[in-house]
Amino acid sequence: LRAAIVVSTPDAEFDALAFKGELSRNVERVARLGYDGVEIAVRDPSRVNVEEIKHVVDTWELEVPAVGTGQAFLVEGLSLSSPDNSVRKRTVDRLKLQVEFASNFAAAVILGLIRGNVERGIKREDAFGWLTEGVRMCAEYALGAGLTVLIEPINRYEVNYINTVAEALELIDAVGMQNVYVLVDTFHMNIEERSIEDSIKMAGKRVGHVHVADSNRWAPGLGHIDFASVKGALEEIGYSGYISAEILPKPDPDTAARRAIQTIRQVFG
Ligand code: LER
Ligand code: MN
Repeated sequence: LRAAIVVSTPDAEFDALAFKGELSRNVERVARLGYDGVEIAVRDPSRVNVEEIKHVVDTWELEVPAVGTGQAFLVEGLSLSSPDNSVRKRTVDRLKLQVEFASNFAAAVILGLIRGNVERGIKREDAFGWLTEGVRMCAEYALGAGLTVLIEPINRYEVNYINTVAEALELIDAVGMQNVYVLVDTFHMNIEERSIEDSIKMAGKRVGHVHVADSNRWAPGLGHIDFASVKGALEEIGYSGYISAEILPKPDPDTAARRAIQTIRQVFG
């Protein structure tokens, strides 16, 4: 399987990124470590230099399997589940910009944190309805660009619903479009799923992308997740996409990134 690692553009920073800031230098480091791809986290695509990013990615002959969007939730409060219609509209508008950005690389667009929370005093079914509508609008826009969108179940300490693969599949069914897939992240799954392997098998062909981090969100191999067993489940469902490391920069960014590719190559081939 191909290996990628998440890096952020200078306008997007969050904790679980081995490489933050200065994109060009980081893309070079990623390429030199032997990764096939680089996953890019962007807060606001209108604030990044797309040509420069394309240039540096091409120079190092890397692919961009996916684009992360969660910063806009953390920094600006954008959310597809907001009871405020104007917030939801701004969120969809931002995600359309993300689709346009992603189309430069034929990358998938991740709907992770930006799905948002069931806010205080709001019923889950109402939030879920707004979310379904918003995801559908993004998916339709992505379909026009020949792209897929990825629903990422995220653990309960970061958002208060769509924490499990089962909930992500419920959402995907409600949206009812063929270009919506699940992004499974081993760090979140270790917290939320009864069995990481069974949930991967339940999602089956709907697994569109994989994030790996160990139980402590350090590089795979530095915690207690059984990655050989995860590999077995992915093999069983015929997954052939990217294994993308989304890890803390610990003990330091270079060691983390080096250890991650080592484990990915060793375990996932
Ligand atoms: C995003 O891919 C993710 O996994 C979240 O935990 C971001 O905070
Ligand atoms: Mn993730």
